[in-house]
Amino acid sequence: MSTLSQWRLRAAFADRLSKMYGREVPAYTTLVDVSREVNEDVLRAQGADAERLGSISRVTAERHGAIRVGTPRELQQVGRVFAALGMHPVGFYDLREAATSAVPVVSTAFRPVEREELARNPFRVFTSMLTPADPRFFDPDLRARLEAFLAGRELFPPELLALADRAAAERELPQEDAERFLQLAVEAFELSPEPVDRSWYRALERISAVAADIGGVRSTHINHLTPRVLDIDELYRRMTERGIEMIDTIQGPPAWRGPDVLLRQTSFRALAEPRAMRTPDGSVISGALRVRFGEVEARGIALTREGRARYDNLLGLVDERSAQSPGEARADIARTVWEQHMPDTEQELAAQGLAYFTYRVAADRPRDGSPPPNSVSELVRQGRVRAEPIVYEDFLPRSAAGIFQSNLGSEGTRDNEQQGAAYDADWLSGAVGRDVLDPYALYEQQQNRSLAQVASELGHDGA
Ligand code: OOG
Ligand code: NI
Repeated sequence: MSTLSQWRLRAAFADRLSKMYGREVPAYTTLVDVSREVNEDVLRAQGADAERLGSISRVTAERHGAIRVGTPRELQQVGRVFAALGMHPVGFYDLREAATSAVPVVSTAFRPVEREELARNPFRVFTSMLTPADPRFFDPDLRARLEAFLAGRELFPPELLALADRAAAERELPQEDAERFLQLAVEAFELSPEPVDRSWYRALERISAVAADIGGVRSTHINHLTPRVLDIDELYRRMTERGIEMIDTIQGPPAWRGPDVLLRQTSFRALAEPRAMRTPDGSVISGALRVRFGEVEARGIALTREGRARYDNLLGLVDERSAQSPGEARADIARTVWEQHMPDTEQELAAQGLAYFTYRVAADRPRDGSPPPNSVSELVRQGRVRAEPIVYEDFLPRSAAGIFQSNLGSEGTRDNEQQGAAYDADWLSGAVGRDVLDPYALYEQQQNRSLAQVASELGHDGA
């Protein structure tokens, strides 16, 4: 009997989720179609250069999802579902700390970590967990009601979890079990038709629309799915031309003359979806909620800690200058700041240790018997070694906070007189029951492996 390996399960899950979400939120399908068109145009215009940060087949299938759960137990369970798909928790994001748009969640991203697995299918899910214990958001009474409500619901049926554990242990599932697993897994993220208790939902909404979306209902659902596009500025124009209302900005680095780095994202506004509501007298009426949307992203080169520190500084600088000249477009200010402070070639990013690359010896390298120089950048300059950028596979907390907030009706409330509850990466590891991996360590490992290989091959040249 045939079996499905983990990566095929992951690819099939991403694909089915995408079809399901397309049925639920038709504007998402438009976004996927326009992304595909833009990608085809970029490929036609740029040829092989368009594939420098991932093959076109990878990019075309590439999606990230966002989901939100309520408790450590639910997080641990969803972690089991993702483990079945070869996806591991990477990175810790604290969205409670955002200055302008705090959201009562802490998050991680489940994703493949090995280079080959990423190349096969890089599906990732930004996963947020509500923080009822944070007194800046929830008073003791609301916290108690919320925790009781969450304790009484079941997001993932035992049959799904049992199949997930088997897939994780055996790294594959027989065809029939795979089918059942995929069906249950997709179902777990569908929007439930069950009526929403209106007064409970509204009570949470006063704190945060995200709190209501998570803790106001008895099931979870995919919040958005995000295709990857090779030219996000062009995509933004085309979506706007089609009359789809996008949020005001593209989050992340500006459009500029240098290489794409990290992540640029934008989205269309959350749409009103019909949802049945139960009113206090027990009757069910038809209502509408606005929480789900479509997002699109362009991915660039992964930055090192130093590169990231530079990025964060530049963000601060752009904020300052924007505050000083409110008449000027933020995107123009950002471009100027970047052109002043960020190296505008891959070579310089590498030479200054700001971005991650893999290195390989050039097949057509000069072999004149001279000893190789000590520095990698010198080897690259001499054409003995080639550098290829490592694509950024993770998220940006400020963009994430912006994405959360720009799609919510109200700002919500945070009481800054209170001390926040402590949640950090270690705490999250404990909650998921797996190590939350450090993204920098993963990129560095990949870079170092390639360097070790280069050293050994060039060693042979000299011999
Ligand atoms: C997650 C928001 C973060 C991203 O792409 O930065 C995110 C959410 O809205 O649940 O998806
Ligand atoms: Ni997203």
